[in-house]
Amino acid sequence: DHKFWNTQPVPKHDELVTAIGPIEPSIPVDQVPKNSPTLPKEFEWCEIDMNSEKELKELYELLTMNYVEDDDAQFRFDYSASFLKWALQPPKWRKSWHIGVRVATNKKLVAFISGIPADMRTYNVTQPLVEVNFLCIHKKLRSKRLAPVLIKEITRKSHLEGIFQAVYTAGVVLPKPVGTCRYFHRSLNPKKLVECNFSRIPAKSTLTRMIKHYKVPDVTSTVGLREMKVSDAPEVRVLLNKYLERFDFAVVFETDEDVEHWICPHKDVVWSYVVEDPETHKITDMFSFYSLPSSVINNPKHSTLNAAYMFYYAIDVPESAKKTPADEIKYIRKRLNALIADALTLAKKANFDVVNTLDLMDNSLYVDEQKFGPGDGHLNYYLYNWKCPDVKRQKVGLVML
Ligand code: YNC
Ligand code: MG
Repeated sequence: DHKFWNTQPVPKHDELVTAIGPIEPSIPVDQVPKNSPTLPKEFEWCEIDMNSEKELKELYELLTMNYVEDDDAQFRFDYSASFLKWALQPPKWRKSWHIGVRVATNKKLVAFISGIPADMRTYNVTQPLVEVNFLCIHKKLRSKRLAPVLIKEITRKSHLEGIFQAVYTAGVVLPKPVGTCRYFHRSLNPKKLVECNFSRIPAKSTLTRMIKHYKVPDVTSTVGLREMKVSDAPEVRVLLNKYLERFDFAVVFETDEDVEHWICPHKDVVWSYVVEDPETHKITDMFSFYSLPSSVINNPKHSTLNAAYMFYYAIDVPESAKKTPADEIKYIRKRLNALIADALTLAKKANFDVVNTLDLMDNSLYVDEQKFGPGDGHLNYYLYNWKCPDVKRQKVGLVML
């Protein structure tokens, strides 16, 4: 019955939202409570310093042992320390939004929640907000109503910075999703996926046939494809923002620094490629994926599943391909399939076992052809203190880490 969420500025489960706007008014910063909400007396608040090797390692270990698992507790996300640093320190990041809870006696880190600044557009309204992620409570401290206290604290710290809206995603259903996406998986290493119990050999197939079915070309085929460079950021920003206009619920990259941070390659964290037209030298397309391994729980043979997740991509649709909406989709479908086929080749070369994606953006145009299959997992998108009509999965243009 949502004792906590019923008190928060979010739509009720049965509410039909038709307007766009805040649910409650912003408050003057000097009226925001000065003190953190009270924790049970054995705990204390802290800020995590992501520039401290020691604190980064503490956060990494908390999440590696206690963060999100699949429903059967076979896999648990294992975000790397360098990934966490990247994810939590984008332009204008704030240390006050990296919130931890420690045991007062021995200072052990037992809970965490984070926010990062982002700009996003819901339909025709673009605004700065906070993206909340990495909410985690140690397994031994579950079901003690600590999560609402962490959420209240990140809310207060956001209010202190003059931010009154948030976006977040979760596998669990809360009041009330703006949209829901489904995970899709593309096997690159069927043998290991079968051994990890991630995939099954279909009744009428064999491992040998699966391996053949999922084999990808050794080399990419798109002419002009190359790794993205920092100097591409201004051009990629225009290309990507333009493409994201297709969607109703989308990130907006307001500065070149945002693109340098989020989209440029970052060793062992994010891989990004552009297509440079050999004649005009214009960038016509880009795509990216990031590394998010999962720990394989209690498996005799494997401890880590190397998963790549599709991140942002963009395609410049020439005017000549835009005569009708159907023409435009046809162009995007063809181009996107060529790009994703190359992404699979590059992901295989980078030693990923599987490529994961959601059915958001234009992903439905490539999943079947590129041999992605639907998974069990769903991801719900939520807004805090912001109402807007429901968004179809193909209209979501925000990828959260
Ligand atoms: C969740 N994922 O419904 P009610 S996603 C939000 N997001 O409240 P307790 C959640 N709320 O229903 P536990 C939630 N999961 O009674 C549970 N809740 O109103 C709600 N798992 O609290 C739940 N990470 O402390 C209930 O539950 C209340 O001990 C129960 O802790 C929950 O990062 C959790 O899945 C998830 O570590 C921390 O299970 C724990 O179970 C855990 O008794 C494994 O809490 C890791 C995991 C969640 C990943 C994520 C996004 C979080 C968004 C939080 C909401 C942000 C709102 C915006 C704030 C800024 C506003 C401004 C400006
Ligand atoms: Mg708890």
